Amino acid sequence: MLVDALRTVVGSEHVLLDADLRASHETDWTGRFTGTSCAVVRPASTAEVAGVLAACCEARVPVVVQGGKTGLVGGSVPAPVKAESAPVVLLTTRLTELGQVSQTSRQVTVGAGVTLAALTAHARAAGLDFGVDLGARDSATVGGMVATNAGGIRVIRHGSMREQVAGVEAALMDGRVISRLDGLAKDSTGYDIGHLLAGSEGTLAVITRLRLRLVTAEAERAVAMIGVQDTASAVELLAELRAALPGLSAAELCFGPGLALTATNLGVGVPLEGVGGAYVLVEVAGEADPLEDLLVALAAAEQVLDATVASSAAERARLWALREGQTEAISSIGVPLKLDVSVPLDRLAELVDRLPAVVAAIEPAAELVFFGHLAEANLHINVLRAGDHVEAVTEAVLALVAGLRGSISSEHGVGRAKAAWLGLSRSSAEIDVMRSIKTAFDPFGLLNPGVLLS
Ligand code: FAD
Ligand code: 2HG
Ligand code: ZN
Repeated sequence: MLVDALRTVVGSEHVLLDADLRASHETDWTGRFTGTSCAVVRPASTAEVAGVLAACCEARVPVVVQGGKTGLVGGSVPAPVKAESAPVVLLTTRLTELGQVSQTSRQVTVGAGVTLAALTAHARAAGLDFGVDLGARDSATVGGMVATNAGGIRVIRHGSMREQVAGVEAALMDGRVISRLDGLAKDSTGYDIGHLLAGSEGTLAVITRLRLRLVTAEAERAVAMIGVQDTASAVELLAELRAALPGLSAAELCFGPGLALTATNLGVGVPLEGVGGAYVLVEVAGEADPLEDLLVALAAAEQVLDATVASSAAERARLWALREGQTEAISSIGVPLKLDVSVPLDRLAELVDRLPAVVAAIEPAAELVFFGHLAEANLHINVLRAGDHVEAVTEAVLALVAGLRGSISSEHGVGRAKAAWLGLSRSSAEIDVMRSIKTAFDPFGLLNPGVLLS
């Protein structure tokens, strides 16, 4: 019987069968996606992950892979299925190995269940840093971040998760393990399976360990919130600041409603209230204090209507909280429909301008809150009170994005939330190839069924 096999692999205390113990693993961070599992299993090593997968494969029981459960597209929780076809949830949070940082290669090997915060602290303790950062840093795991090809607030400087991957170890559904953790700087021996797993959303294999690149630590930072006329001005400002500030490490786009909601949620004031139609939070990083360079660049940029420049670490944190706190502030007033999209940078203003009418045409009572990562033209569209029109709003917004030659998922992945709309961003030839790859890794279709490929 499967439960006995799982207990043999991980020990009885790590096979959770009680509904109460399973419950928190069956509903996602947003509260929008909820389903049923038959068991939650917590392996602590690569061999145990492989053993769990082999047992499930043998029993033909599906497996949902779960890391920190901060994903925003419903990919790490089970679907609402009948009890007899409920999957096992495989939890990776006990895979917490933190290897020694190599100063020569500037790489480190870590377990897939290590949180971003733990990895960053580990890299900093060795005098280096990790290139990706995002608001869910205390819970998001590096395995989940590679699986979704997470982006975050420093993509402008260091790229997304895929770019940080120097090697991957992963367990296949049949229990075999593939491992390339030597961190070779050059390797042209055919298909790069590790990079293929970046963005695979747990549909191909379970990532167990990662060899990750580290970056130079830049201790000095300057942060400003800038009021500009509108989104088009924000895009123009970005071009000016990129040219003037080689150390530009973040450029985030905010709007009045999101800032006001977040300020209320945090109990702080709104900086630059009413100054413009859009706001840009910029951060410049360097080994020497970049504040003077930032002030000179802001004084020279004609798009700047007004700006608040942080003069202390506490002020920097307050400005960042107004940007990073938007996700929690939105969740504090309801369960949002989240649509994470990107368009070519020169179409971003058009997207922002057309969005409200597209949503209002379907549900006039819906509340729209959006913000995003300016340099990647990545807009996080949150729709509250969409009522019974969640599907219609999704359809209309994603069609608008596709019409602007954009992507229906910029950095959160496709998950269950957007699997039905994958054809808006990928051709049928691409989807055919993706299905063939899925079959090659997982011939019985047991890993994260319904995620990415509907
Ligand atoms: P989970 O949610 O557990 O899983 C996500 C997906 O990865 C699922 O499909 C799961 O099956 C799969 N998976 C997890 N672990 C593995 C593994 N070891 N092997 C194979 N597949 C696996 N995302 C961004 O890109 N940028 C942001 O700025 C950002 N900010 C956020 C802020 C907040 C407040 C929150 C709540 C989320 C934010 N996110 C952001 C989304 C989220 O943090 C990322 O998607 C993150 O990468 C998910 O990591 P996780 O460990 O929580 O994965
Ligand atoms: C962010 O950039 C995250 O803060 C979350 O990607 C986005 O809540 C969202 O829509
Ligand atoms: Zn984001």
